[in-house]
Amino acid sequence: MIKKHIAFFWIVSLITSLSLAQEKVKPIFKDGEAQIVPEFEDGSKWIRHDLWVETEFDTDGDGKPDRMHVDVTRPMQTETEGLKLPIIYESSPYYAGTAGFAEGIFWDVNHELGEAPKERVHPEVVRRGERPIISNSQIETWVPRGYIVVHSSSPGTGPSDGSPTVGGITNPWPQKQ
Ligand SMILES: [Ca+2]
Repeated sequence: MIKKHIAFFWIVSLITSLSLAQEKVKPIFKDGEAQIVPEFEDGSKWIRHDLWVETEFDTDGDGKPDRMHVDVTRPMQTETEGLKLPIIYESSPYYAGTAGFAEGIFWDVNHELGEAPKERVHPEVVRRGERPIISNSQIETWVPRGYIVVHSSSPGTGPSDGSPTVGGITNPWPQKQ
């Protein structure tokens, strides 16, 4: 009889420990702040993509929807456990590099009315992003805390299709996705 009880206790313990082992990892919030979750922390296990996302706009007027170049970094549990996590999405025209200041790059207003303005300077822009990752910003802070981080080169910059716009319909595009 005692042996049966011991065997029963052992089986219950085994089932309990198995179910604990299979409990899925989740983000942890303490006092309203996302905490680092050890299971999300190992950067060698993160899944990283280099993708093109088709939009609903056509800023370059070629008749085709523009495709945005994006990178994605996510904890592996989004694949192995089907875990759904929130996304931090950064879209910027600056990932592909900027020219920096050069004499003559800005419009010089110090010239007489009616005279031809000075020739503008157009320095070479060196792209600084290395594929497949556009940027590493936010990743080390937020992926260990259970967020997916996405960067996007905004329209007409980097490998993204389209033309750069200011204040146009494409500016709020990432937030709608
Ligand atoms: Ca287009």
